[in-house]
Amino acid sequence: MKPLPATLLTATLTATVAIVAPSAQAAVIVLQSATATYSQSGFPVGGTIDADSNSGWAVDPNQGQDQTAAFETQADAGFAGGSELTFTLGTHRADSFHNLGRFRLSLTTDDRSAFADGLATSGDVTANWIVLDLASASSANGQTLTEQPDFSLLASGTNPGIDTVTVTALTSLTGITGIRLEMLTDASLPGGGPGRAFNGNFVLTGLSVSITAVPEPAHYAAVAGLALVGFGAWRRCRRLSGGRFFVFAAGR
Ligand SMILES: [Ca+2]
Ligand SMILES: [Ca+2]
Repeated sequence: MKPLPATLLTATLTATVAIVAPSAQAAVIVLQSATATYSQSGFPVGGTIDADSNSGWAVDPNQGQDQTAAFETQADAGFAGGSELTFTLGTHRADSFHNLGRFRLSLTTDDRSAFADGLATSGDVTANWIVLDLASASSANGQTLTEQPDFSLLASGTNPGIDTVTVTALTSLTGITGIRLEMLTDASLPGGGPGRAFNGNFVLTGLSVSITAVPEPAHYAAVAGLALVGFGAWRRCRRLSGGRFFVFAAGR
């Protein structure tokens, strides 16, 4: 391959570094007190936030009905100027095809004593939840993810053996104390869902969340020069428009 001219190479590197910089500052939001309406025997909801990529949350034999998990954040989360949250949801059991069928994410700022009692079954998942309107979604292994009118995400198409689904959302909330994951039924899913296994089950082996401050266009201009003002404006546009879904991501 012919080497790039030095000037072009410099320009490319500058732009790359500047755009990547915000995610380099991404902070992990540590989750705790995993709680669920129901956990299958041997598959407690706490398996979603442990260090074991094979353990996870499943709901057999209570498929065909909605199931909810709630988690506390270990520390209050959210930047004053707005935040971008990235959720990574892994279904990594090699024997499985137990991907998520339909789910929805929410946030709360309620006191941690008011929700998430840590019970894997019949736990307290009730709080003042604010449903997240996702900005993007992607499947590492080719599932089609489609946003629904209620802001849930419905998977269809390829059902890979394992997958990692990554979704992002913008929020102006600060003091975020908890996260809710609703697993929702849908007529298009096997057994009505909420998972994509033959019997409607799923196994969520990992849930992680990271956060970055939403940068202002002026910040980009100062850091990276005028060429990136457009990028900053795009970010701002995403934040202000709020109610739109920007990326349909089958296998991207
Ligand atoms: Ca796990
Ligand atoms: Ca609690």
